[in-house]
Amino acid sequence: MARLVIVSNRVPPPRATGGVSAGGLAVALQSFVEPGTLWFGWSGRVTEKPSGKPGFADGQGVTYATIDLSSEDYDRFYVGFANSSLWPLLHFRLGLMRYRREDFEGYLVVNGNFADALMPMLRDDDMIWVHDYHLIPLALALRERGFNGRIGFFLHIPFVPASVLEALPPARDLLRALCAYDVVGFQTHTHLEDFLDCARRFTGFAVEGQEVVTNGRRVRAIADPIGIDAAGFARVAARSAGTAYIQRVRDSLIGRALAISAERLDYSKGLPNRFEGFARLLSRFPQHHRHISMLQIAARSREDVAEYQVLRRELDRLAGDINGRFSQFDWVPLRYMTQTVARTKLAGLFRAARIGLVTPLRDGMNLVAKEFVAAQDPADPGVLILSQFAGAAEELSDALLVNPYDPDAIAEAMHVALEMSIDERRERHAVLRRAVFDVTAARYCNVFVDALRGA
Ligand code: GDG
Repeated sequence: MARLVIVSNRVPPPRATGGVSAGGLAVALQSFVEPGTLWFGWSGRVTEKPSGKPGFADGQGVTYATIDLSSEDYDRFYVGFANSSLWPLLHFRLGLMRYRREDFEGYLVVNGNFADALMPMLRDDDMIWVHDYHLIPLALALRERGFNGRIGFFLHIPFVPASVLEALPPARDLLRALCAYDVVGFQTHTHLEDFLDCARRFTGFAVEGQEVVTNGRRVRAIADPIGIDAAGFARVAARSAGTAYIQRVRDSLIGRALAISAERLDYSKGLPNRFEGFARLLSRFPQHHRHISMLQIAARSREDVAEYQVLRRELDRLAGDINGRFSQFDWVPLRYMTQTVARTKLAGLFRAARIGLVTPLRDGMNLVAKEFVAAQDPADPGVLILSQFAGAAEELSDALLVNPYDPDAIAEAMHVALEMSIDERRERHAVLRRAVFDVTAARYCNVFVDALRGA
């Protein structure tokens, strides 16, 4: 059988349990990789003069190979093009997009360095699975260096319509780079359709059904929604709910309903709108005063990118404002923390919550929504409030779907959730639970690898 080679910007530490990383990719893939797999990427380290030669680590038969970045690479590739151009653009935030030619140059340089480091490790019949927006040009770089085997790419974040993509000066280069893959995967059908439309408009290649026909290659585009290890997460949540830690949290609530949100502190996640939604719940529906406690976990992320610093200051201010306006001597409505929480604790907190508030302005999928559903006790489940602009909304339409740009809609959904009968909670949860247990992380991996094998 052909060996699987995974390439992603960040490589998880060998045999990590998911307790440290707050990223969705590592969590989904780690349960899938088999002994023999090679996983290659950036070490996370910035060094003065990186050698370009990979360092190796081994965990349960999986080889992890990583290279360092120079500080110029880090600024141009990671902070610059990947996270200041592509991330905002692909989340429909043109106003936040910052483009500089030297950043795009740096992006190409790093992808070339990745290809240089990877080439000597490759065998002809390897199947390479490349992940996410940092590495779009990698297949082209590998082809230029003579690799002719199968290469697939999966985009974890949204793809945008042509009228949005065209704002990026090198849009055409990126689409041509995507056409060097054999399989290109997206989270939803909408993203897939937008990609095919952009390929048609920007590259001049023909599109036949779900394939782009280039000179000498057929690129197959697929929609392959990512999922979680639902059974595993449910088990962890049930166990965690019985621990002293979660009992302390329950005691601190003294019977109040808990509304929970957890994600990286990122402007795509819609935190300010959510805070305003909560404030409107408290001002418009005062009957809930003292009966609800909201817990926002916002794990700090990408702190070298200016926009993230601005967002953090805004949230600090909003959190203070809400608690200043509504607190009583013995009730503080909002608990807000920017530390990362251990995964087992997170699972137990989800299970203890009456409401899961997941309201990104845009999201490729959003695994928190799925984890919240999996963590619930089916006999007394909490209610999921979900943004209609999360990829997960395609599968989880029995959640209370909201437009996250409308804080009143968030407030009204919270009110509905707080008043919802136990029967309706159970019915909605049963449907959501089936969806989450059906489209799992394992299924996601199998679908992608099967498509790549067939290429
Ligand atoms: C990208 C796409 C897509 C969050 N806070 C903590 C913590 N987390 C965990 C969650 C979840 C993961 O991190 C986040 O995954 P998401 O999918 O929600 O979001 P992104 O990080 O933006 O991931 C996204 C995903 O890739 C996969 O394709 O779904 O759309 O943007 O597992 O539970 N984990 C811990 N402490 C925290 O404080 N331990």
